[in-house]
Amino acid sequence: MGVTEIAQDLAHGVESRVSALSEALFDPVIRLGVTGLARAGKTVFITSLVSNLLDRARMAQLRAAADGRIEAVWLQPQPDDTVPRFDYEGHRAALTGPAPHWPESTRAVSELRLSLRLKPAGFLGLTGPRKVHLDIIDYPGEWLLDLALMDLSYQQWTDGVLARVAGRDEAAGYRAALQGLADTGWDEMVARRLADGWRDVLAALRKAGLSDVTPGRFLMPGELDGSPALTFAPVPRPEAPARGGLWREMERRFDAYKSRVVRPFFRDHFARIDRQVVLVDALEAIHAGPAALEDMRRAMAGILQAFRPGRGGLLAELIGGQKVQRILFAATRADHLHHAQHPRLAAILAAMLREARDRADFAGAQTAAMAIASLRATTEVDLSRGGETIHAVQGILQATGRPAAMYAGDLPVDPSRLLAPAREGAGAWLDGDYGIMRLAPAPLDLRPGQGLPHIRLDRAAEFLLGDRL
Ligand SMILES: Nc1nc2c(ncn2[C@@H]2O[C@H](COP(=O)(O)OP(=O)(O)OP(=O)(O)O)[C@@H](O)[C@H]2O)c(=O)[nH]1
Ligand SMILES: [Mg+2]
Repeated sequence: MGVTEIAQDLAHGVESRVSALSEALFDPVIRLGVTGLARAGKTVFITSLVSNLLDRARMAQLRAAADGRIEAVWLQPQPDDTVPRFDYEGHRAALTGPAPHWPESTRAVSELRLSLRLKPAGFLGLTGPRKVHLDIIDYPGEWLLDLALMDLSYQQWTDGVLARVAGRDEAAGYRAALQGLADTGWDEMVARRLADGWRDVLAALRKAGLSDVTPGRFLMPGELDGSPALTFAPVPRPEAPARGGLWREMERRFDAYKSRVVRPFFRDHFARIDRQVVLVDALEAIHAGPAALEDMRRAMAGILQAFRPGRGGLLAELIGGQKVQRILFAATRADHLHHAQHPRLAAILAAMLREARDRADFAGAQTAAMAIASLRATTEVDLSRGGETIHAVQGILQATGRPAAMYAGDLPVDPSRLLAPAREGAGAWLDGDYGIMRLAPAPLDLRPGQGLPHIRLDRAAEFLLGDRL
């Protein structure tokens, strides 16, 4: 089963979707997907976006808000009954309480609907107020990496991923477990052990800052944790796989993973998205070193595959012309840098994605790259050191709960100063160190009408939604 079949699936799905569409005929719906690798900042982004759409005093760059065209915004029950609701209230309470803390990590898809009432669009004002629904969908970027799996057989996938971890210590234990494996009758315990072993490999790679290894659901299982479709692992093909043996069953489960897990996600969620934010914690990768930055580049390229016309585009054609129209790549946690460095961070992100973007040609989708902070946790300070002024930031350290000034390092103006050594497999940065520390959210004193403090979230919203408001 490949991408074409997903597309057929979608064609059959059209009928059932027509009724959903006609219900919304008068009220247009914008479906905004928010994704990124684990800890990229999806939950904080959505919480802050919703907060700042509800209370728009900090949204000067969102034109509809600045022009007063947004009359009212409210939360609504979402249209999809089977998708968990994004816990906006809980996440916001975590960030704004007396002891502010970051929201818990999330492991599955969730969704939230906001409705906006807008001033009439026609310049004579004849049309009356309009309503627009904004459905925001939070899903792990790891799941997009699985699209690449759809065109692979179990054997091809196995050969690919094992080659990718061939030289890595993280996989030594798993390689040992593969030795002396017999292709005799199926044993659930053996399968479980191998699946757990492979998950440990992925977790260890992830800890080392690497994420470009599948299956994407192993670390982000959602509600499927422990199910047979997630109990498989790469096992090299024996000469003549036995019927009912280990290898054949692994192959069957791999196919089940594709048809029962990957395919429904693309059909039910991904294919219906028309605006997309991809959040990237580039600062953290730079801090972790060249190997992590190169891996992040590869993972982002993998994620972008999902938006390619030959793939996303084919899907899009069959669901009635709906396709991702705008994609924003946002480098998060820009509040760790003085604003003078923000353009450099955005340039690094843009350069990192350029090759993938050139290759992908998003078939008319507009793309942009920005440096943002969904929740600003710092203030800027100038430090003088040896007669020199250093533009730094100040925030509360997560570890100690105490305020500290920090300077993340001087990002190069030319992104290739980082990207070239990363690609060439350098062990460390030549030009210096890039430090980044975990900051706690700062206690807030919100005035009526104000959403959470941010950096450039209003610009991000303008790019993503502005033309529809
Ligand atoms: N300083 C700062 N830190 C942020 C910001 N956004 C996210 N972070 C940090 O990044 C961490 C992860 O943010 P989340 O929004 O939970 O990320 P996520 O992508 O939802 O993570 P998972 O649900 O685990 O996949 C937070 O706990 C913060 O430490 C921001 O705007 N500023
Ligand atoms: Mg989350």
